[in-house]
Amino acid sequence: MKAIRILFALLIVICLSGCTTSETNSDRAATGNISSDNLSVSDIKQKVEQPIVLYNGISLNETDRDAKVIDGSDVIKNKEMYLKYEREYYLYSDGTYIGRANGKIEGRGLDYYWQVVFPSEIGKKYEVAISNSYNPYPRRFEYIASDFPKEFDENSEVIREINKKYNVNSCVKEVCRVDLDGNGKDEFLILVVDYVNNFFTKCLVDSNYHIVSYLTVFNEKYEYFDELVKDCDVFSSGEIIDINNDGIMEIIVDLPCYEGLLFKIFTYNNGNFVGDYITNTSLKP
Ligand SMILES: [Ca+2]
Ligand SMILES: [Ca+2]
Repeated sequence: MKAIRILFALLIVICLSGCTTSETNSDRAATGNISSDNLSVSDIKQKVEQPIVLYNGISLNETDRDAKVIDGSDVIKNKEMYLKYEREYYLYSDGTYIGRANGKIEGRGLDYYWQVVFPSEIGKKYEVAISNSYNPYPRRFEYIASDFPKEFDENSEVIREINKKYNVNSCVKEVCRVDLDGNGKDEFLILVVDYVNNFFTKCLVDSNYHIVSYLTVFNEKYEYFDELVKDCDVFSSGEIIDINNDGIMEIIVDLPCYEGLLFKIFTYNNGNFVGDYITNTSLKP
């Protein structure tokens, strides 16, 4: 009798695990929208698990972002994009998960740009929307607004290098400390300003206090420069977030531009940086 009970329990376990696996796989296949031709298992896994990420409603995928989706009429012009982007997302605000909501494609501006909007209450306050369920903030970051590490004081190597390069007299205004690649050593995202010369830069600095990249460089006459610097602070104008579920946190940086929303994505992993060494920005048309 005991043996029969064990056998029965075993059968239930096998059945349950089988059901769960097939459900997960079909879910993934449905969201992945892929053809299996010429693809290895790892290719398929990578394709299927690649999340769709929106930053303030705008796709991080540049090709999709530039695709013609809206043309002023109510007729759906690009069915594939609607199928891909009109879906449920996990929403995040200030690095915290705030809930799920269904996104809808909508036009913005006069040039038929498109974005995804969330008509629900929760959609009014979010910065990042992700199609998949994973932790996009695997490591916490620390924002420092005063008492900076001595490596960023006015006579530090970092500041002297910036001042020499741009012929300015700048100082650090903000520091964000985070271990981007998860190797146990912190990297730094710093905002450096010279109000007299209308200059600011956002730099990525490695754990040995060497500048990896000038992620933003603004240096032109602008009436509301003080306001611009406030708008470009490290906390509110960008994200440090893992956008592809590989455990490495990417840096999304908002750039000052003449109109619309312009941002760039940078990756730093174990000494390897992906992105431009210098990103110049301007508010001129
Ligand atoms: Ca690190
Ligand atoms: Ca990543």
